[in-house]
Amino acid sequence: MGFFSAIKAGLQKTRDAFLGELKGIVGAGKITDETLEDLEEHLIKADVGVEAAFLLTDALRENALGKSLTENEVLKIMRDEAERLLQEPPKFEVKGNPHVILVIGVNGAGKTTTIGKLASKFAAEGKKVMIAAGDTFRAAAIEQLEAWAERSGAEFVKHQEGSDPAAVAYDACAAAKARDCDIVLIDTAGRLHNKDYLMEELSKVVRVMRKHDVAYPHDIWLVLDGTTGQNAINQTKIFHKSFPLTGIVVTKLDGTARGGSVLSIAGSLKIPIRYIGVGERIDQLVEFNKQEYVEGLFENAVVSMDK
Ligand SMILES: Nc1nc2c(ncn2[C@@H]2O[C@H](COP(=O)(O)OP(=O)(O)OP(=O)(O)O)[C@@H](O)[C@H]2O)c(=O)[nH]1
Ligand SMILES: [Mg+2]
Repeated sequence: MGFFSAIKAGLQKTRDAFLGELKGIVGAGKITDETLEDLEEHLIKADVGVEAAFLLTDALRENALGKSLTENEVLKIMRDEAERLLQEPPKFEVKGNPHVILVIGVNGAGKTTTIGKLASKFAAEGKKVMIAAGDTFRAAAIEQLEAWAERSGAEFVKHQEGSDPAAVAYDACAAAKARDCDIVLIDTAGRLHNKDYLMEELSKVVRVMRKHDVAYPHDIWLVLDGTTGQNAINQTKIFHKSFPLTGIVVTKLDGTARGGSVLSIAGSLKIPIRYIGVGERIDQLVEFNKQEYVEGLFENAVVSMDK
C-alpha cells in the first residue's frame, strides 16, 4: 500500500467531520465566533487533536470572521494552514560512521516492528545495518527482534534478559564500528508502569553511548500508535521534554480513522513525521509525504459536499 491510499483511509473520519460542519457554517451566512467554536469542537472530535483544532480555527478567525465565504474559500484557508503547520522532514542522511538511531516509545507502540522494517529499508538501499536488543526486559522481546534482524539480514547484538540496556547499546556501537556498519538501530523497552524509571533508563542509554562519541545518538525517533489519537500527542510532549526528538514514526495507520492526530503532532510540536506504519509486514512502512497528507485530509471535500 502506498502512502496516499493508506493515509486516505485513515483520514476518512476527520474529512467527514470537516464536511458536515463546513456545510453549516457556509450555509448560515456570515462566519461568527459561535460557528468557529462549533467547528473547533468537531475538529477535536474528529481527532485532529486539540492543538491543531485551535490552530485551524485561529486561521479562520483571522481570515474569515464576519465574512460570507464559499466552501471552497473556507477549505482553502484551512488547507493552507495545515500545509503551513506540517514540517517537511529533513532528508535522512547518514551522519556518522556508524549513524546511530535510538528508537523509543511506550509499550506496544510498534518500536520493534518498525526497527525491523527500517532495517530492511536501509538494507535495500545498500546500507549495512546493526540492530541492538536494548529492550532487555523480556526474553521474548529479544527473540522477536532477532527474528526481524534475520529477516532483514542485519547484524544483531544482544545480552541476556534482565541485563543493562545501556551496556547493550554501548556494545552494539562498538561492534558496528568493528564490522563497518552504516546504521545502528537501538530498540528499547516501553513499559509504562513506572515512567520515571523508563526515562532514567533511556537517559542512561544515551549517556553511556556518548562515551563512544558525543554525537551519539544522531537521531532519537519516537514511535507512536496512530490509533490512540490525542493520547499520542500527550506522549510526544512527555518524551520530547526529556529527549530532543528528531523524528516520529506513526504506526497502525492502516485500518484506523484517527490519522488526523498527525496534524497536531507535527504541526504544533514541530517534530517531523518521518514514516508511517501501514501494516504488520516488513514492507509496510512508508515515508511521510506532507503534500499527500494534506491532500488526503481535504481531498474531494467540496465535491462530496454537493452530493
Ligand atoms: N496493523 C499494524 N500493526 C502494527 C504496525 N506496527 C506494529 N504493529 C503491531 O503492533 C504490535 C506491537 O508491535 P511491537 O513492534 O511489538 O511494539 P513495541 O513498541 O516494540 O512493544 P513493546 O516491546 O512491548 O514495548 C504487534 O502486533 C505489531 O505487529 C502497523 O503499522 N500496522
Ligand atoms: Mg518491542
